[in-house]
Amino acid sequence: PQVITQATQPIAGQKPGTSGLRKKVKVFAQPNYAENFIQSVFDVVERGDGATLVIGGDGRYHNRTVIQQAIRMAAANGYARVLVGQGGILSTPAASNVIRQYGASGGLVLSASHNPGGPDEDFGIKYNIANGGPAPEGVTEAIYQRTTEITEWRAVDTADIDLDTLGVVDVAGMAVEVIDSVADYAALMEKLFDFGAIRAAVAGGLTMSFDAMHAVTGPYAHEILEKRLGFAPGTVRNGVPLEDFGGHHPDPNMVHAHELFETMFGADAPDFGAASDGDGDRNLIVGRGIFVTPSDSLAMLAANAHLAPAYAGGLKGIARSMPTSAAADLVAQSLGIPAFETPTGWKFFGNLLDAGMATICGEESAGTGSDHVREKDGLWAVLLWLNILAVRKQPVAQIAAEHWAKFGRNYYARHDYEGLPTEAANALMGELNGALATLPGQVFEGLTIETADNFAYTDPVDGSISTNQGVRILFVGGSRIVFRLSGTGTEGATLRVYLERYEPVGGDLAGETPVKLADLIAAADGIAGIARHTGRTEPSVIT
Ligand code: VG1
Ligand code: CO
Repeated sequence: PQVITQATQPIAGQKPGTSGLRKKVKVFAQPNYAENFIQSVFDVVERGDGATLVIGGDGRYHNRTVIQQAIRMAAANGYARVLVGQGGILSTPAASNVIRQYGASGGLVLSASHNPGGPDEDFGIKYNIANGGPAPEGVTEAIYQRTTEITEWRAVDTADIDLDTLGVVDVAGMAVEVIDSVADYAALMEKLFDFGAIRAAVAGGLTMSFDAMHAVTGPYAHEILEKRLGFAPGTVRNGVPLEDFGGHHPDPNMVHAHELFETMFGADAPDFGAASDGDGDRNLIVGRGIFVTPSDSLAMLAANAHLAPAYAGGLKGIARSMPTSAAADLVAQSLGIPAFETPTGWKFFGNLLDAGMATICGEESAGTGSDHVREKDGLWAVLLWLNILAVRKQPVAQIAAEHWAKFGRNYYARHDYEGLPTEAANALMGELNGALATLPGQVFEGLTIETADNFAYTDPVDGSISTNQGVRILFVGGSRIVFRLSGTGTEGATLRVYLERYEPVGGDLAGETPVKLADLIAAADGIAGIARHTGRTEPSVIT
């Protein structure tokens, strides 16, 4: 078949954010929009002759359309082989695993993660490099530069392939292999964790509830939790991936996964509750009657990881994103291993994992993972928790209480102000940045500011520098507020305010988070003028 060369022009705004290019479906569906971006990727990324490309997405609306076109473009751009998940489905961690396992040069992950899906909602494309992880900033910047000068894109003139039947088909001389979306990932999980111990615990009465939120983890959770581990049928709810996620936000938090919360705080709550997001890289952990904040979950997983076979030899280091609480640092300290603080977004963990400097990484936004892949991994976190529960044979609440008794407790919450006018959000951050030098010494709600800065990160492996990663206000005594703007939204701006108070061993470890953070919440408004700039007196979402 013929290679078609299509003339095009640069389209403004194709700069990848925290995690790829995310826009409304209506934007992506415009002529040349997806093609310009994909061609820009193919033009700049490293790939030898005979390279393999992995393609998979979270199953949202527009997924199949873009996959078919990406296959035609890959064939015209010299790829020898494409591996695509059956039905176009690969969770983000599963895609990362496939890239690594089959030695691909990279992959296209089609997802807007926790953002809603459907004709009027969001879509996204992210490029992952050969280590299986999100392209680092140098690569995303090169892709973006290419989108500003692109003049043509190429595709072969072939029909859509059958994405639903496993096997290999030829597309203009390129082999396209439709692979089982779940098999390789499930096999990897069996290697990392003691499935026998978890199965025995389940047989002994351990119960759980998992909410797949009609997103990508449904098939993975059915296979692993119900089939392989023996949890009762019905343990996985909302397990069928839908193009619009059933009209919901596939965002595992107290607001969007409220059914799970009701179950876990209700009369007949199972032992353990969890949920995942649109593309399967996030996890929400709820014990019977207790919500485990993602920052605490990271710390507790790190402290207990040695109970799972893959981590029995210990951890090399723990990395967390800057806004994530310092709970994990305390674990690293007690284990005598390094703790790293990176900017928001999984791409910053890749070098630390590749260099063997960190084994476990996490973000306050419900992302946790390890060196088994190069993405955060929702089901991995759930399985590590299950492995720990199976070995310790204690309720989640007791594991948490013992953890805090040993390390102290980092009370933590994130307040999001969504859908703000971009100018108002920029004005707030601008004013805050302008005030950094004068903030130390000032007192808000009885809290004295010790230091104030805008976080910059120098990658310890390649020396690359990332600036302007969020404003940090540190108070005397160790409490902290962080302000930053989201880089994943598709409408207006979202201000994220991250609040943290450390309560040492022997202190009030069983308090209510909103009470423990009340003075910090008031101080945040005093320092940044949230109400003054945005007119908002309450956040849209608290996580
Ligand atoms: C958010 C989270 C960040 C996460 C990113 C991608 O970014 O805060 O921790 O890595 O989403 O996660 P931002 O820029 O909106 O704060 V996912 O599950 O959307 O790929
Ligand atoms: Co996600």
